[in-house]
Amino acid sequence: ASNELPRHKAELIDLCIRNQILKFGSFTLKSGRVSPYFFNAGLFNTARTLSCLADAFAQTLLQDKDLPEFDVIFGPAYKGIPLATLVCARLGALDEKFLDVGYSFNRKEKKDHGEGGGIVGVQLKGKRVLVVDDVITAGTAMREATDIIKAEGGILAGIVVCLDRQERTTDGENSAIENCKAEYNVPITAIITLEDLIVGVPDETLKEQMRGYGKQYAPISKQ
Ligand code: OMP
Repeated sequence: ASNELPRHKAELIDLCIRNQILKFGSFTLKSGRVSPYFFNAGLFNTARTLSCLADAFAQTLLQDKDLPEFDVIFGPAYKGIPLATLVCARLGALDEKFLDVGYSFNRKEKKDHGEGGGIVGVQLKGKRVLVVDDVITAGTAMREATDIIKAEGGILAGIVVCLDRQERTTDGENSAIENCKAEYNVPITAIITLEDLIVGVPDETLKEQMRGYGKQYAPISKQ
């Protein structure tokens, strides 16, 4: 990837291309949009790829001047689950002040036997919660996550995702991230954005396709 990007971004983009975590072609997204690229965080499935991802999350969070205080890292099921565990463990290893931070995730299906409850890991009631997730496109997944935190009595402290696709919501003019910022008034960060991908991907044709797609679904203010 290009050296115009900070090292942790460039290294992550290179790794994603090498491991086909970032793929090119024609993909129908959850929103129904057809995208020339797709980011599959489920393919961070080896020690090598997870370790690079943990570095990138830690760099992003520790360099963030707006990093909020948080008690729990919440990863929405399913793809957020390994991410929350990974980030929790890595932050604790890097700085003692994170050693008592917990992690948790939601169950997708109801459980009425055993310990019951919809949350596995640290319970969210009264806790300041940092959400960690894979991708934000139109913001539907993020809304589900914040609804769970609210229903569990947690206090949303911030959001960090691997990739911000920088698209507008399906029913509005603003980007999903802008909407979340306005609605929740908490810091939201991404390790990489579509703009970073366009810089970091070496192939000119792919860059052009991503630029075109990005323009088509950009927030109205950026068109
Ligand atoms: P929104 O709910 O529209 O923000 O889409 C985010 C979700 O879409 C992610 O949590 C993924 O499940 C999925 N997704 C990807 O994993 N990678 C992509 O590049 C794009 C999507 C997507 O469908 O928009």
